[in-house]
Amino acid sequence: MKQAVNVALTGAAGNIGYAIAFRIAAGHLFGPEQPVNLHLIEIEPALPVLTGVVMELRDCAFATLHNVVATADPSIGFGDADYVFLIGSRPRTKGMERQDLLSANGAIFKPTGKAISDHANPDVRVLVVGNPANTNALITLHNAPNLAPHQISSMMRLDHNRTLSLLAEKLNQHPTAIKQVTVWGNHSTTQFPDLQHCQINSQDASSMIDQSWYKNEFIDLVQKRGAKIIEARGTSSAASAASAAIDHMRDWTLGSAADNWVSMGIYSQGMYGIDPDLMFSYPAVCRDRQFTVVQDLQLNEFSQHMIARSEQELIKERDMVKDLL
Ligand code: NAX
Repeated sequence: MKQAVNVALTGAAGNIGYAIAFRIAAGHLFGPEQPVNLHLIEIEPALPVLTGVVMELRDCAFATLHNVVATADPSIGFGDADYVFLIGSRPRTKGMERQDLLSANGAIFKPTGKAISDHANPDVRVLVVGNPANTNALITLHNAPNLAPHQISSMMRLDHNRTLSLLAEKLNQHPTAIKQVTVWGNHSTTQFPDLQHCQINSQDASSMIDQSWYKNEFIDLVQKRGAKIIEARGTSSAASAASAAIDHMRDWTLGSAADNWVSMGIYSQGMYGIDPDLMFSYPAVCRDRQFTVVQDLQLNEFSQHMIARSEQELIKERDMVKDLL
């Protein structure tokens, strides 16, 4: 067996934490040959619940799980971490404005950035899941002097996977038949699921997709899928979010499919004319723990308009947290 890698996750006793910890421990992130040490990070009041999660993890007797650490101390939790999932965040409560939510989460992600910078493996990879994920990732990066932009990403993979699944359902296909879709922008209702370059069974899909349905129904369906799940379950997506986080980190580490791309929140340095210094979702390919934005896709007027809308929202979010950057 190889040497164990250290995987840290915040919000480990929450809904997504509970779903993802077992899948990572079972080897679904790096495969059956790669042992993992889990560093489970929570706030003090959630530590008793976390103790129960640790007992359950041990009781699974997973072949790939080595050590488990449960802690509220970031220096221990992020200590020598090779991979970090930032899931824990303040949920939006009744009467809370977006500005309040951004500030409350900023207060979490600013010290988190510093702690990762101070204590993690210098070559760590960090995935931000906790909402507002893109702006939380920007705050983390700005407060982590030892972290380079290629080491951090925000999660858009759930939106990407939803695009695949909802299109597949409509066209009576399997999601794996669908390639080259992108969800651009923010993980919010301004996100833009783009089918302009979509291929189905290796064929250009434009003649298979009713443009009026796409513009008037499909985009909305993807943007509001999370709300539909809350309506049905009474709580937000957890297993699908955990699965998307694993997809994201696995592809980033082991490489994405050769004939396809994925959607990832990436630090903008002006690619596709997007304002620099935003975490923006782009189409990307991954190899050897690096991602590269897919270059030179032609974007029609409709796509440009939708992408600009999401960009404007992210600029506003950044303005609201400028004192944390
Ligand atoms: P829960 O409220 O069930 O769990 C959050 C956990 O985080 C709690 O156990 C809490 O104690 C912990 N926590 C809070 N502050 C912390 C800190 N400073 N350090 C460590 N732990 C801390 O939420 P859950 O359903 O698990 O969702 C977690 C986050 O993911 C939310 O912000 C949610 O909005 C976001 N999501 C993001 C998605 C994405 O695609 N980017 C999709 C799914 C999900 O909605």
